[in-house]
Amino acid sequence: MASCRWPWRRCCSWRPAARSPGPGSPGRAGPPGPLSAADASAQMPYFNLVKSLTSAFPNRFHHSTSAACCRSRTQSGEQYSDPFKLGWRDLNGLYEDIRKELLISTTELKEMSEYYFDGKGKAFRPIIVVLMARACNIHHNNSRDVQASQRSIALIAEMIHTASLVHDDVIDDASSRRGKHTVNKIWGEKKAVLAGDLILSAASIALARIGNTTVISILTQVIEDLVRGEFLQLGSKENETERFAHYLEKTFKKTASLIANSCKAVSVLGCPDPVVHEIAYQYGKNVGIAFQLIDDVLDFTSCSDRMGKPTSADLKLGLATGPVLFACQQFPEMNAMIMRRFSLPGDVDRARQYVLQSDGVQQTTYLAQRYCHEAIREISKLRPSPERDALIQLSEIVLTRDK
Ligand code: GRG
Repeated sequence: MASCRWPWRRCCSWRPAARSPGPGSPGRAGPPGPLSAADASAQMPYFNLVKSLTSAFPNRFHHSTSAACCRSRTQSGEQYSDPFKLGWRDLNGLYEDIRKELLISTTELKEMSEYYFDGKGKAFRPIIVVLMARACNIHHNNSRDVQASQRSIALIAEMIHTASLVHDDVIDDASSRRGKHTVNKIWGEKKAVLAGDLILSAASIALARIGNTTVISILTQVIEDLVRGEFLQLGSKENETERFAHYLEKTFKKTASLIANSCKAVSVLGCPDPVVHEIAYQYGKNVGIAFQLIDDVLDFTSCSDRMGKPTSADLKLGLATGPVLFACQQFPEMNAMIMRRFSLPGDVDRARQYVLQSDGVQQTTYLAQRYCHEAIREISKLRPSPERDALIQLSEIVLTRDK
């Protein structure tokens, strides 16, 4: 067992991650106190966060079969239904409203850009956004309403997400998503790139219409992060520790930044207190990272029918995600495969077998649980409300989801 190779596994005291002092700065979410040599060499913020999240478990990550560690008692005392129902109260007509934003005269371009706004996605991001908006508004002045501008952020988040899916499918040459053919397979790559651009431009127009420059800069940061995250995914690191930091940075940029910054944007619109903005951001960041870690687990454990897209897709794309990186600690012979991005015949199948024989899936799930725990710790700082409790419940759903 190679558990000693990663410095944070040897540390012995649990300390919660420190507050990030700057707005929009996930980079400073490391543990408090003086930096050790290992800390100093690992400037990557996400790496520091993982260290702080996992340092209580010196040898192996423990894991439970359920998400019990994140199951929180609700404190608002008010009755509420499940988080999705609560969120949908503010999202009626979400897809119709998005289609109105995509006012395009050309029939084909219209058909392509509306293709994914068919109600088949989970709408996970808009749900979090409206729940966060209400939780912040209630925290600030007990206001029960979602502002029109806050609801617009939910639409914009879903549009940015969808544009990135369309582009991602071109880059990956993907054939299916959400149980149907991808835009690139139906209309071809060139048109798919343009459809993604068009959705992104419609999102930008809707963002500009809100007219708040702080919110505009928060959400444009997401677009930069998405592109940088995708770029990070194209590269690999030889050193094992760097590899994990690289993976977590990619995870933040590709998935968590959108959720973190959308949460922050609605908090800015609803409440002037920077402390609340940071809580919203940290909640979104931690839930977002957990969401992607579970996505990476599902690529090994779920079936393609359930996912609506092929599984083992990451290995086929040459990507070493959490389960592989953990498995490689137990089976160092995987190193060579990771470095050549599973490009030799038989690599994908062999790597998959190694992962399934290792505890990579459990370790990644456990890591996701720790991020959810951190998200709950953050959101619990807000005044109790049904929406705050729904956000706590959502973090649990992230861990237990199977698609
Ligand atoms: C055009 C803004 C833009 C970016 C270009 C291609 C690219 C840079 C970024 C790709 C980002 C990406 C697609 C990340 C994957 C995130 C992820 C886990 C998607 C799956 O989300 P779900 O499960 O999907 O919520 P549904 O289908 O439910 O919406």
